[in-house]
Amino acid sequence: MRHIADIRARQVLDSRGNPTLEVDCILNDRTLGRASVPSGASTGSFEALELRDKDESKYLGRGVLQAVDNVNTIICDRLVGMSATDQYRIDRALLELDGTPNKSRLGANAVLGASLAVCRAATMTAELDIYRYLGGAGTKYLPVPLLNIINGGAHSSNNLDVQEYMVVPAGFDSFADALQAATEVYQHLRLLLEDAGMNTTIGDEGGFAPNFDNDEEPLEFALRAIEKAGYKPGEQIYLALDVAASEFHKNGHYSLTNPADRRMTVDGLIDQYESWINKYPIISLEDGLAEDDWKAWKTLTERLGKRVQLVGDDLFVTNVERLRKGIDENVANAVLIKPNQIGTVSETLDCIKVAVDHGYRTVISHRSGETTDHFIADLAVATNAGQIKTGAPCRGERVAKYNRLLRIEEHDQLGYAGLSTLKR
Ligand code: 2PG
Ligand code: MG
Repeated sequence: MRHIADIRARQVLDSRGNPTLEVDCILNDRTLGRASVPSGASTGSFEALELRDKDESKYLGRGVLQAVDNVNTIICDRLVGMSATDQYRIDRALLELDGTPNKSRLGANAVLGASLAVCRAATMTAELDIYRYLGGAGTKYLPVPLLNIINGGAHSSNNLDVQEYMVVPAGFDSFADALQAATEVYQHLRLLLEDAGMNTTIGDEGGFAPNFDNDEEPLEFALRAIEKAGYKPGEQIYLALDVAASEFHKNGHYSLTNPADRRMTVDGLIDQYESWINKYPIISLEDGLAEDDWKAWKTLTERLGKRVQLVGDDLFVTNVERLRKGIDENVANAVLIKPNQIGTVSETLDCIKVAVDHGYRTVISHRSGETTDHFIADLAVATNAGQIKTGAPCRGERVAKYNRLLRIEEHDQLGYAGLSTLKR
């Protein structure tokens, strides 16, 4: 039995130039499992706590040295000697050590870093890839990627209220073909924007981030890019949105800015989504309403839930209790899965299980602040999630996940989830 000999954390940088944790788990056979922790910008208020030092003289207060110290002392002391392959026991120990409902004592970043590093060390000593280790023989297919080709909201400094405009290449036979098609669309979009005299610098997730005349115009551009690339919209390639509506829900109102400053009612917002769904091949809508606006979410689900996938991100925060509430109240029909919203590998797997048991779809997701760690690519394959969103096909930390999926497909010749997990 391989046991944990040491756990070491350090402060490294994420894709936005902010500090984050990298954690090494060393086993008694000298196996080294290394993992790093991502970080959000449009963070839901019900997420587990990301511990930051708040020392303004260092990294503008964003340092994570306290979290590093928590791993190197409290967490290391507890986990040394434990079996690395016992992920649920490890994570249970981490939960007990922290003892708070939102991991505010040790920090969810410290806890997740340790949980992931142990998981990776265990897979290495078992000589298995993470997706096989977690998924076993039940691993069926590669996920459909949701690629964020236009960035707005908290991920850019442009004027879009909507945070993410994504292309979804579901109508292909393999992941490699799907990724190629989406990447060609991305490159054609660049040319279209250039032709229109628009800026082609990119946002936090690698998508283009110019100003637009209104929040609908990017859909028009995305559609044209699909056609220019020679693909069939609504058959081979679909569109998806992450509105991240909690970001513009202030004092009980939805306050939008593009094309003009205005307040929108819940019905007005849903009408707008409906008109977009009528005009464009939109297959998935994430966080169309705010994280605690349950009543409005119910209306949204009643009105659009049969037509499109409605994904709860800030609403569910990968938290089994919040997801169960959604299931009980018939709210949304899919859940976004971000390991760092909840803080351990086991709780992430538990949340996926609850979703699957109740017919909710699962979309495994990156954060806007990322590293080249590609754990979520393996997680998506292991759990047969069917969908992964991990940014544009651009920037090292985004393509690290897509490239990992290419390697898995080459190695294992798994199927491609395609439309099977998206069609309603
Ligand atoms: C989201 C995520 C990832 P962030 O809202 O879905 O795209 O953004 O990591 O900033 O919360
Ligand atoms: Mg989101």
